[in-house]
Amino acid sequence: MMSNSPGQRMKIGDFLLRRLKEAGVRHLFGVPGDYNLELLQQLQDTGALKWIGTCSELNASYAADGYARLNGLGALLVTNGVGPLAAINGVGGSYSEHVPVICISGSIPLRSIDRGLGMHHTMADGSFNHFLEAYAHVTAAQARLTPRNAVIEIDRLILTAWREKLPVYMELPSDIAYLDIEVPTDPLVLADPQSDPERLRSCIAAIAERLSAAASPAILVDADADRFGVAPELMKLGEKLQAPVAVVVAAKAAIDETFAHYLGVYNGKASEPQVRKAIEASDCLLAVGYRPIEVTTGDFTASLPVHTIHARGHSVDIGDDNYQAVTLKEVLTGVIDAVPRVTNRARRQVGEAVAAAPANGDASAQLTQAAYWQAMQGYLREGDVLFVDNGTAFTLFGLKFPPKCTLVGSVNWGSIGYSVGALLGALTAAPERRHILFVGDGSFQVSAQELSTILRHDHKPVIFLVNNGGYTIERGYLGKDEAYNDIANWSYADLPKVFRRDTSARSFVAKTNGDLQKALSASNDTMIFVESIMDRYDALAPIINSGNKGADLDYGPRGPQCRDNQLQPV
Ligand SMILES: Cc1ncc(C[n+]2csc(CCOP(=O)(O)OP(=O)(O)O)c2C)c(N)n1
Ligand SMILES: [Mg+2]
Repeated sequence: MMSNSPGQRMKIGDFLLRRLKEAGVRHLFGVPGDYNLELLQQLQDTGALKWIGTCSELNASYAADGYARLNGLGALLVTNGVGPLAAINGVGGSYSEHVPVICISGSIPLRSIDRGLGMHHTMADGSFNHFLEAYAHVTAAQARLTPRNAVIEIDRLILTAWREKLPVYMELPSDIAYLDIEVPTDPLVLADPQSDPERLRSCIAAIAERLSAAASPAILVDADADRFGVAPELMKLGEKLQAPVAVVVAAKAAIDETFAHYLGVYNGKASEPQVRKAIEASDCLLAVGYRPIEVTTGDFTASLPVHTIHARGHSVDIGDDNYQAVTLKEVLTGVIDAVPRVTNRARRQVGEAVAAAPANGDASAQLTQAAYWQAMQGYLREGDVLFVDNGTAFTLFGLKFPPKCTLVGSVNWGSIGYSVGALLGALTAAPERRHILFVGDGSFQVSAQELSTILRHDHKPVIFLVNNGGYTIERGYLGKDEAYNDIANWSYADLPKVFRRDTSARSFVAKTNGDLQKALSASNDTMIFVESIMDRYDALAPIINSGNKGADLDYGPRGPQCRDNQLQPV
């Protein structure tokens, strides 16, 4: 890429947009500002990308993340200081969740830095590096572009994001976007560096030998399997070895749940017994991208076999050996070829899925969480993109997904409101799929304005919002009846009309089973917005239990949760 190929002259801004496009980024999210308008003008004049203006930079960062989940790479454009700091929570989430997002800040002119001129959107303290330094903590690479480094840095940052599956941060000073520099004519090629041949060979041989000799091999998948795009390889391997494949909750839906060797969700002691046994008693477990936290390990009760092989994006641990310069896809492809096909392994018993039944009970009965989620199980269909925010919406993790579904969530980072911005991004990346959002009233209130952008672009998602008067999941931690867990009671179902006067969205308010059934039978040719009214104490036992346990961990034995101030399972 930075080859000796003949160059051409191009404006720095145009070159940046060209590189983004070559990397597969077709849309840019963000908010205009004086320090980035010049790049927006270049975008407008060249038509290189489509601009999707958002209501806030935080939502832009969520949208770029949601876009990257489906597209492989996403980008946002913000304006100096105020923009990057508004977006940093979302970019931090991309870092935590391993999502490649390019955050571009149109920044103060190089002229001002050279001359030490104080400018607006800065701390007015003579330092111009605050935001680069802040982003050093939440990105894999950062740079301020100059006419000298632009070609190298633009390519380095885009490639780093894509290869590491992590966000990067770039400052484009506003007075250089229109300057001509010499740039390569060759397109940017997104590719991993080739593995070291000897390391790759030895690594494949070591894994294949162990898996072939094992009586009960198994595979455990975390989110990186999705980010590095190796789910098909893992299923092939599971099939060839007749080995069960389990996921941790952060990787729910990464493996097709209708796959014959799909085992279920492994979550330590909280797992189904057959899942726990297959993973913990495996004599050769291959774990992919495993990053344990309390939520994915049944509160640290996970216990992987001592000799677990840990494969990551670019390295593998096998016993005492650590293999560097090996890429996950090449490793897995090699292992699939190297292991013999197994045809006679005793089939493991796979847990029964929740029955796909319609909401039960009397049509006039008040809607409960139990009936709601049973109805949702029946509503899901092949190929859906599902979004889950924090809260009782986590009940979605307990449903069985039809084939080819994608789940967009944020299990590690868990910032409320993420799902609404991510929905905009994913709709932009893959408008042909059906997108379904599961969100609580509290989470929705954080990023509700972005519903207007979704309506503005004529998207047709299904939005299931639970109105339970506040932060129910938090009541299971602390403050069952405290006012700090209450929120204002919006007229949610009216919002499509508020955000777009001529909307064709179908809005429903469901108070009973019958109301919900009516909403579920609406066709998907326009946005469907379903506000379901539920009791503020209503949550399924696993949700409440996780809050109760979380409180013990968070506050310790002398914490305030001991004062009978906690929602408890009934
Ligand atoms: C940015 C951010 N602030 C605060 C929290 C803490 N938090 C986690 S869940 C939650 C409440 C969610 O309430 P809601 O969306 O209404 O869900 P439900 O009532 O169904 O549990 C809050 C405030 C968070 N996760 N992220
Ligand atoms: Mg709520």
